[in-house]
Amino acid sequence: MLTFFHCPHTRSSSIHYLLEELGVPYESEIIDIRAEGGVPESYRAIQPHKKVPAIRHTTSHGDVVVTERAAITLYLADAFPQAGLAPALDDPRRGPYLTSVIYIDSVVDPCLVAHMNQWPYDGKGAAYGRFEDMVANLERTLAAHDYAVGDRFTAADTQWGVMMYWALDVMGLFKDKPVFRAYLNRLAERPAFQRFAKAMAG
Ligand SMILES: N[C@@H](CCC(=O)N[C@@H](CS)C(=O)NCC(=O)O)C(=O)O
Repeated sequence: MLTFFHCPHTRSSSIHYLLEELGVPYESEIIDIRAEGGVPESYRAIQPHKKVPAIRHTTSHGDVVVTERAAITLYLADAFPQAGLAPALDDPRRGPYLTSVIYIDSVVDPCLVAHMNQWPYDGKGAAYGRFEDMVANLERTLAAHDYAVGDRFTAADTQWGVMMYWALDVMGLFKDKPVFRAYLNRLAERPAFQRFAKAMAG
C-alpha cells in the first residue's frame, strides 16, 4: 500500500506525475496547504515542515515514510523497477541520473524562486549557483539529448518535466528557448503525462 500526501498545484505535482508513469496503485491523502488555519499539526509526524509531498509505503518490512521530492523520486523509481525508470547501479547513466534528480531541487528550484522574487544573488554564498548558468546547463543538456539523461526517459524527467511546465506555462519564462518547449511537448505526448495533466485540470 502506497499513500501519497499531496496538494494539487504545488511541488507535490512532480510526484503525482511520477506515480502515473510508474503505473502502481496508490491512495492520495490531500494536505491542504492553503487551508485557513494551516496544515494540521498531526501531519508534522509525516513531514517535519508540514510540506508536501510525502509518501508512506507499507511493505513486508513495515512502514517507510519518505519526504523531499528528490528522495521520493529516487525511492519510488527503485522500489518499482518494473517501470524501468531508474538506471541500474552498474549502468553508466546512474550517476548522471542521480545528479539530474537532485539538481532540480537543490539548484533549479532555488534559482527560479530567487529569479522570480528578484533577489539579488551572484551565485556565491548559498548552495545553488547563478540563474544564467542553470538555464545554460538545462539548455545544453536538452539540446544534446531528448531527455534529462540521454535519449531514454527516466524518473528524472518527471521532475524536469513538471519544473519545465511551471517555468514555461505558469511563470511564463523562457519564451526564447524552443528547446525547452520541444522537451515539454515531447513529454506531453506520453499517456501518463496526459493522465496527470487531466487530473490537474480537473
Ligand atoms: N523541500 C521540499 C519542499 C516542498 C515544498 O516547498 N512544498 C510546498 C508546496 S509547493 C509546501 O508544502 N508548502 C506549505 C508550507 O510551506 O506551509 C521538497 O522538495 O519536497
